[in-house]
Amino acid sequence: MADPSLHDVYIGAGSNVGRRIVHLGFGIEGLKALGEIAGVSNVYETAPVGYLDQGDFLNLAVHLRTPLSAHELLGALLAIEQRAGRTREIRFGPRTLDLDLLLYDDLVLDEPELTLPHPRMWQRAFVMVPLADLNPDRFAPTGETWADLAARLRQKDEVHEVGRFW
Ligand code: PH2
Ligand code: MG
Ligand code: MG
Repeated sequence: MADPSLHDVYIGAGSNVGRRIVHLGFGIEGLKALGEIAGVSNVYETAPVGYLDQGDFLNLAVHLRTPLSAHELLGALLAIEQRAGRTREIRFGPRTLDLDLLLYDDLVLDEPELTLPHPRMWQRAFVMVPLADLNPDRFAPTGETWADLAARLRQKDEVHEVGRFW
């Protein structure tokens, strides 16, 4: 059974600069130090959303069980991004490694540095398609399962399965 002292967390990862798959691997190695990895999705190649003048992303999602608080975890994710050479120039712009905290147990937070669930996750195929690999039967606030929501979002956004690497 899952250890009740651990928090159930989903993280979205993305890269669209340099050796994208290497950056994602670096991210997963970093996450291993923060708890137990309960699952890693397939890797998907996705067209950029929000800021269009940039290369395609590789995206995946990770299910992590961690003893860290949400704020401790957020700090740890930013530290991994920095070690991957992340710079912040353009909002929604190119990045070596992006690690987004999507869900932390059932916590709802609206703070300047952290909003949970992640405010845009339910609209984005590049988030929901990987998430649906991990837990297809869970329900989204739209009333659809993650799998049904992912299938619907996939009709408007380009998402191609690359394969399973972890
Ligand atoms: N991340 C963004 C903005 N746009 N588009 C895709 N396809 N994948 C991303 O991970 C992504 C994006 C901001 O973090
Ligand atoms: Mg992001
Ligand atoms: Mg981010």
